[in-house]
Amino acid sequence: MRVDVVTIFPEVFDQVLSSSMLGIARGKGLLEFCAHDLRDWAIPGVHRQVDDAPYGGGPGMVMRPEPFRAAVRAVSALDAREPVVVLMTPQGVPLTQRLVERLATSERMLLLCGRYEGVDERVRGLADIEVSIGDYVLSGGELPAMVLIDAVARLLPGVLGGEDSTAEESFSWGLLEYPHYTRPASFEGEDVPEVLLSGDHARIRRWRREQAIRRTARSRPDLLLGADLTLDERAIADDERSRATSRDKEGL
Ligand code: JFE
Repeated sequence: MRVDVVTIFPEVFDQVLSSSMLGIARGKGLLEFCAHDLRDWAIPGVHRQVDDAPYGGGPGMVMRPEPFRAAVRAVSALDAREPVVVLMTPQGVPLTQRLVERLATSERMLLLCGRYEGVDERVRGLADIEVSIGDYVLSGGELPAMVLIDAVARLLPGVLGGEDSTAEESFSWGLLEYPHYTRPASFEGEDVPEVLLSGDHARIRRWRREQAIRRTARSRPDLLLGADLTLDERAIADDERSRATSRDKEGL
C-alpha cells in the first residue's frame, strides 16, 4: 500500500513511521509512505500562507481550500493508483476496526491533515471520507493520521502476521480481549489462573470466552448489543452487569 500525507508538519511523521512495526513494513516494501508539506502549495507571498480569518468573524484561523486542492491534484499524480482521500477531522465518521479493515484493502490512501480551528468547508469536497479517531479535540489531524496509518499497516499481508490472526479474532469478534499472562506463574502474590496451566485446551477456550464476555459487560456494555452470544453467554453478561449494579448501589 502507498500512503501519502498532506500536512504543515511533515517532519513529525518521519520519526514515528520509521520506528518499530511501521519501519519494518516499509523496509519490506509492504508500505510506501510519503509526507508532503502543504506550504509547497501555499498562496504565493512571503508568508506562504495556508490559513486565513473566518468569514462571519470569531476566534482563530481556518485553512484555505486552494493549497489543499493543489496538493491533492499534485500528490495524486505521483502514482498511477487512485488514492482513497481521507480528511482527518473531529466531525468525521468514527474510526472502527471495521473501517480500518476496509481501508486496508485499498492500494493507496491520501490523508489530509488540518490545523488551527480546522479547514474551510470546501476542503471536505476533496475527500472521499472524513474520519474521526474519537470524541475529543486534538490540535490537528497529524496524530489522527498516524493512528490510522498504524491501525491499517498492521493488517497489511506480511506485516505482523497480518493474516493468521483471523481464527482467534472471529472467536472473540465484537468483544474485548481476554486476560493474558506470561511468566512468572506467581508475581507478588498474584497467581496465573490455574486453568491456563492445566493443558486442557477446551477448558482454556471456555474460560477465555467467559472472561472476554465479563470484561466487555463491565467496561463496554455497548459492545454487547452487536456481539454474537449464546443464551448461556447472555446469562454470563447479565451476571456481570448485576455485579456492576450491586457495586454501584454500594457506592463503589
Ligand atoms: C483538525 C480543532 C478547534 C478542531 C471541533 C484540524 N478525532 C479528532 N480529534 N481532533 C481531531 C480529530 C482533529 C483533526 C483535524 C483538528 C482536530 N483541529 C483542531 C480546533 C475545533 C476543532 O473542531 C484542526
